[in-house]
Amino acid sequence: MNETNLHFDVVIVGLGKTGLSCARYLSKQGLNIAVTDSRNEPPELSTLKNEFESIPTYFGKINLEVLLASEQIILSPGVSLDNASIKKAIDNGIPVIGDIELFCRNAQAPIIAISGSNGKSTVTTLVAEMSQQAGLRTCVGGNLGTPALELLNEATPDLYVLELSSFQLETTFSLNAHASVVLNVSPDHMDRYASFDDYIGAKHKIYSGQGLMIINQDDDVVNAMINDSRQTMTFSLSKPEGNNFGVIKKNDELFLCQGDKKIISDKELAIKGEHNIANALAAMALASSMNISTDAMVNVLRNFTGLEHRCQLVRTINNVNWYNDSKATNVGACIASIKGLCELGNIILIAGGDSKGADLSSLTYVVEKHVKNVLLLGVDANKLAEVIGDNVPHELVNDMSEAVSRAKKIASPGEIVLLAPACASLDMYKNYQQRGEDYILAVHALEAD
Ligand code: UMA
Ligand code: ADP
Repeated sequence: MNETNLHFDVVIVGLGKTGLSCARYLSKQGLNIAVTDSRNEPPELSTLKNEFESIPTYFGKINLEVLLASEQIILSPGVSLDNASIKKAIDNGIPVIGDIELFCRNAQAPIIAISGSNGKSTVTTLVAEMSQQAGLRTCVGGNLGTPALELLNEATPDLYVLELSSFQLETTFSLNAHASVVLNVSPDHMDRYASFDDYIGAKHKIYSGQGLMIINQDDDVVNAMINDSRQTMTFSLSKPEGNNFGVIKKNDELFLCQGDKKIISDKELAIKGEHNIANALAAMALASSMNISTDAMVNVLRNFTGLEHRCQLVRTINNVNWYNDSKATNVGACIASIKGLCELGNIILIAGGDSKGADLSSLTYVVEKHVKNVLLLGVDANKLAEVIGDNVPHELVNDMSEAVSRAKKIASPGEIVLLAPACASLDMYKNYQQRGEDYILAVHALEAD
C-alpha cells in the first residue's frame, strides 16, 4: 500500500487484549481503523484476522506514517507515551487516549475505580463480590484481566468495578468515579517512569472528577493527595475517627470497624496478613459508598480465600509449608508477603526476575529480620544479592526447579518456603501466572523424606 495516501479515523497501538477490545468496540461504530504493534506477531493477531479480515495492520514497529495519517490514537497500556513515534504524533497534534478513556466516555453506570502499587486485584475482586452479594448487577474488569470495553457489551449493570493501572490512568482524562482509591504507593515500573513523582502523578489521576475519595491514612504519599474540597473517607490500621474505617484492638483480637461499630474480627477473615486487613478495610470503604450492607461485606470476607498466586499455601511436606506469591512483582509486595507470614515460622525466600529498574534497598532490613535463607534467580539475581548482603545466606540458582530442590534441602520442619520474587517474571516466563505454575509443579514433584 502507498502509505502517503493513508487516512484512518483511529489507529490502535498494540494488539494485545486491550488492542483487540478496542478494535471490536470501534468497528461496531463503523470507523475506519488501523492497528500497529512493534512486535512482528502480536498475541491477538489471529483473533483479529479471524474477526476483521479487512482491518489493515502494520507490525514490526510502531508505524509513524500510520500514526500521522490518523485522526486519533488509542494507545495500549503496555506502550509508553514516551515512545519516540508516539511523541512525534503528539507533537503533530494527534490526540492520544487509552481504552479506559473510551470506556469512561460511554459507561452508563457508576464506577468504583481501584489503583495502588499492591492489592488492586484483591480489593477489586472483594468489592465486586460484595456488590454481587448485595444483589447489585456488577461488571468487573480493567487491569484485572477483562478489558474495560468488553464490559460495555453486557446490559448496563448497577455498578462497574475497575482495577486501573498507572499505565491505563496516563491516557485517561474523563474518569469521574463514584468512589476511587489509591491503595498504597511504593516504587514499581521504574523502567517506565522518569521518576517516582511521575509514577505517583499517574496514580493520582484516579481521583479525577467529583466522586468520593477513599484515602489510606497510613500511606504518606496517598495522604498528600487529599483534596479538602472533596468528600473523603479514610481507612487505617489504627483506631478509626468519625465514620471512617479502621481497627480496634481488644485483648489479642483485632476488629475491623466503621467508627465504633465492629464489623468483623481479623480471625474471621479468610485472607491473612496485615496487608489483607488493609485490603479488607479499603474494600468495605468502597462498598459502603454504594450503601452495600455490612452483612454482604462480612459474608464475602469470611469466604474469600484469595486469588491464585497471591500468598497461597501450595503444600505442606515434612511439616514445611510452601507458599506461592508469584504476584509479588515488586519490593513492596515482597515485604508485605514476608511480614504476613513471618509469625508462622522461619522463611526461606525464593526471589528474583526483572526488577524493572527498582531500588531494592528496602528489602535489606526485612530480609535480615525475618528470612533465614534466600535463593535467587533471573536477570536481576545479582542485584538482589547485593542488597541482601553478607548477613543472610543466599545463593544463585538457574531455574525454579533448582530453587525448589535447594529450598527442600535447607528447610527444617516448622519453616516456610516462600516464592515472593519482588520482580516481574518476563525475563523467564510469559507472565506471573506461568511462574507460579512452574513453582507449584516443582513443589508437587517433591517427595516426602
Ligand atoms: N508491547 C510491545 N509492543 C507493542 C504493544 C505492546 O512490545 O506495540 C508489549 C508491552 O510492552 C507489554 C506487552 O506487550 O510488555 C503487553 O502490552 P499490552 O498493552 O498489549 O497489554 P494487554 O494484553 O492489552 O494487557 C493490558 C494489561 N497489560 C499491561 O498493562 C502491560 C493487562 O494487565 C490487563 O489485564 C489488560 O490490558 C486488560 O485491561 C497486566 C499487567 O501486567 C495484568 N499490568 C501491569 C501490572 O499489573 O503491573 C500494569
Ligand atoms: P496487584 O493487583 O496490585 O498486583 P494483588 O491483589 O494481586 O495486587 O496482590 C499481589 C501481591 O501484592 C500479594 O500477593 C501480596 O504479596 C502483595 N499485597 C497485596 N495487598 C497488599 C497491600 N495492601 N500492601 C502491600 N502489599 C500487598
